[in-house]
This record gives sequence, structure tokens and C-alpha cells, in this order.
Amino acid sequence: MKTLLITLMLIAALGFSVSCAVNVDGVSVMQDDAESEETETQGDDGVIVDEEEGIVAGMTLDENLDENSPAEVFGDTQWVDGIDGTAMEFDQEGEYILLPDSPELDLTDQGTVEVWVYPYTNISAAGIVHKGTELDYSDEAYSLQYNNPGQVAFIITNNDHKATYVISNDGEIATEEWHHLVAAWDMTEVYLYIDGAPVTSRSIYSNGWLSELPIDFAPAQDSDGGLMIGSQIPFSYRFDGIIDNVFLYDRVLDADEVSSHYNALASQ
Ligand SMILES: [Ca+2]
Ligand SMILES: [Ca+2]
Ligand SMILES: [Ca+2]
Repeated sequence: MKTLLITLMLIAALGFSVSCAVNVDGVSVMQDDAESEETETQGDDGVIVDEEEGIVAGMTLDENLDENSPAEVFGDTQWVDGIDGTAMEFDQEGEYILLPDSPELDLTDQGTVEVWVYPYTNISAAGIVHKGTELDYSDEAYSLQYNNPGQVAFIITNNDHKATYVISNDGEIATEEWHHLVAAWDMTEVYLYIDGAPVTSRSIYSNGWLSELPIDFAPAQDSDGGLMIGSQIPFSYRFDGIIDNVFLYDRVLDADEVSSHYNALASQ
């Protein structure tokens, strides 16, 4: 009787997946899913958490942000070829991804933001990964963005709404090609890497003033703001291009890790 029940359940499960696969509206989506299935984690809801690696939120953006994902997609987004599998296109039509706030995303004392970008154009103040959604930036905690066109900036905002930020001075990031961006911070340093290497020419500001290390560093604020990808705040300061492999860590990636992550995909 038990065996029969299990068999019936298996048939029911198979029947369900077959009916999904032949659903006319879903045909192309199902086929795409099948192609990328081998790279997906079992039960992946589009947001990876890996305590051993210190990953508090990882998005491979392999066509895996559906209604079951905690990450919500807004605007006219498209899945396009990524640096690894597929990626999401943000082309100035109001697209963004919003991952709701959670204690794990409140990276106050230390953390790392890692992402691959393929800019179509280098737009000033374009948000890439931005914690906070309020239009007056009152809930901003950390933000990886373009500052001047093509210059990467990473900003930590503390409880007093004072910002510490680092800006790359190494010239514009070329458009129409993939770049690996990593920003990390602890209570003494803000680290910035482009394409696997530390940014050597940079400007550091503390509370709005050009500063030198060590800086009087205050933790990023613990706010209720969600994590925005592809825009600083909804509908403003939008990134123009493709974003892939967004990973947030609750620890500081070291230079060797950053370099190996870059080389693993850049050499393909
Ligand atoms: Ca991907
Ligand atoms: Ca679009
Ligand atoms: Ca929070």
C-alpha cells in the first residue's frame, strides 16, 4: 500500500512537470531552464546563501528570479548572455531588482559586494548594488555605483547619515565589455578592486572631506532599506548595461580570492 502510494506520488510529480513543460506559454522558458539546470543549486530560489563561504546573498541571474524568489524584478527586464550563463539587462527603462531587507543584509562592520558589469554607457551616479530605497537616501547603508562617468565609487553611510567613500581615479571603465567589480570594507579600510586587481589610484572621502587612511570609520547603518540592483533608488540613477553574478558576503574577500574569482570567469 505504501509502495503504491509512493508510486502514485511519483506519477503525480512527473505528470505535474510534464504538464508544465507542454504549457504553451511556458515552452521557451522551460527549455531555457533545462539548458542551465546543471549550474543551478537544487531548490534554488535565485538567491544563494552559503554560510561557509560567508555569502549572505548571491544571485547568478541564470533566469532564476521567478515568483518563488525573494528577489523581485521591476520594469522591462530581459535575460541576455552573461559572463556566466545568463544575466539581466538594465537599459534605462526603469528596471531594477529588489531584495527585501533582512538582518543578513545589514552588513555594518564589514562586508564585500562583488558583481560583474557590462556597461553600455558610463552614466554618472548609476547605481549597481545599493542598500536602501528611500528617495531622500535616508536608509542608504552601502552603495556600489558609478560616480563620474566610468569611475567606480563605493559608499558607506553611517547612522548619522555621514558617508565614507572611495572613488577610483584610474580612468573610465570601457563600455561594451565585461568588468569585475569588488568593494569590501572593515572598520579600518575600504577596498576597491577592478578586474581582479586593487585600484591603486583612488580618492577616499570621510564625511564629505578628502581624507587619508586610517579614517575615522563608522559602521554602515542598519536600515530597513532593501537591496537595489541596477538602480540607486527606484526609477533614479539607473545603470545602463548588463549585470551578472551579484554576491554579498559578510566578510572581507582578500586580494587572492578576488583575483581568483576574476580569473575564473575572465579567462573563459
Ligand atoms: Ca549568470
Ligand atoms: Ca529593458
Ligand atoms: Ca535592516
